[in-house]
Amino acid sequence: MTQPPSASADGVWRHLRLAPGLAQPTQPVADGAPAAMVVQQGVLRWLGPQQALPAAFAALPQHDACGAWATPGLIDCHTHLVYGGQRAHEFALRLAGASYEEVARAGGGIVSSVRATRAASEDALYASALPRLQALMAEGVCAIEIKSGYGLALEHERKQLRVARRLGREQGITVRTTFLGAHALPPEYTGRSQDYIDHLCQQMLPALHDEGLVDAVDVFCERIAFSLAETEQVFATAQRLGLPVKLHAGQLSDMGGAQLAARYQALSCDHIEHLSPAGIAAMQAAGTVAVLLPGAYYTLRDTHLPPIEQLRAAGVPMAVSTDHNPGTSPALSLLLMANMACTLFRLTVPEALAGITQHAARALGLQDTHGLLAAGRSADFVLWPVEELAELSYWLGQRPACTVVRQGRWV
Ligand code: DI6
Ligand code: FE
Repeated sequence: MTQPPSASADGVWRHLRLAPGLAQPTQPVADGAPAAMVVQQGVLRWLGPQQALPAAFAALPQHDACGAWATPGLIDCHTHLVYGGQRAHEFALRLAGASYEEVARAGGGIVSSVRATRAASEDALYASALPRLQALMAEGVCAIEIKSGYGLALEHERKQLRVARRLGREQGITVRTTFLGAHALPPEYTGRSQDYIDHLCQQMLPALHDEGLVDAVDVFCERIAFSLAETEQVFATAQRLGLPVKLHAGQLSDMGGAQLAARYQALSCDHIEHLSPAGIAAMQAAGTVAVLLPGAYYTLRDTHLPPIEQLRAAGVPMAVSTDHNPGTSPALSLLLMANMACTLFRLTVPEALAGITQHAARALGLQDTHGLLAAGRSADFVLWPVEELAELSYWLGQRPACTVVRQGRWV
């Protein structure tokens, strides 16, 4: 399968296997029988058993998938991909015994990335984020969420969001932007948290929304960040502007954020290591996705597991994401996160794969267009030349040589 970079993927893709649960074939494919998919003008037109391929498609270009497994394009539904600098020194501090909260209280943490982000130009932010995005894309990521939250002032939040939009445009990948102005208290507002939230709600968010830079709104609701009341003020503003919300909830403690988020029909609650039965019930009733972030859990050497068994029993959809950020999850492999979701959180392999496709799409409000192989959807898919699908979450530190079709282009 050699092809110049970014050729059209139009044609019939033969001799492939459809990932169970992640494809909607026109008719069932018998166990072990080869399947086929048809792409026309960048859109998936048909998929099903190869022997049932309608004759109308026979004249199209033919591609041999050589028995590869086909999954929908992967979706990384929670990232802080655009920022200045890096924080390797904090990694060393934590290894020497400092906690994440101690590092943050001592002026490191998020605020140190804020300094570096404010000092960086838009072009510099683009240049530093690009190889990170490319690493994720090389592994089959076809849609990604990118949060602001390292600017914490109008012009700098704008810079981050504009870079996120530009990455989507220039790299041919679906980017959903999330405004996370309420990530940390900017130093110039020390002791004036309420003033910052007022400013955020009255000036920052409406301005960035007017500029078309915001797809969703997020808050870090935590004892080292923003209170439940402040979170609600931001959510109410988002709701007035017609923007969906998400929440960083229960990473270090349970502040009741999940119940609040559910009241605002949040797309997702993310982290949720600390989550009560009432929080789970509220999420279930609101259709809110639980986004699991094993990279942060691992990096912080957390030991408090998210309540996976209870989430599963309640039928709350569980997504898995990198949470890529310079402080708590410098992770650039979504497949490694799937592996860690299995090993650390005891997800099953099918759950982990649904977590980086179908449920990740829902966490971004993209469930009608992404995360499932189905006729009528944009051709975003990955062909994996592995024997067993479970290999996707099995290998550690080895990227399978996949074929990626993104927005109808074979890259
Ligand atoms: N939770 C996280 O894991 C990241 N942000 C957040 O709200 C950490 C961000 C950082 O330390 O820079
Ligand atoms: Fe995060």
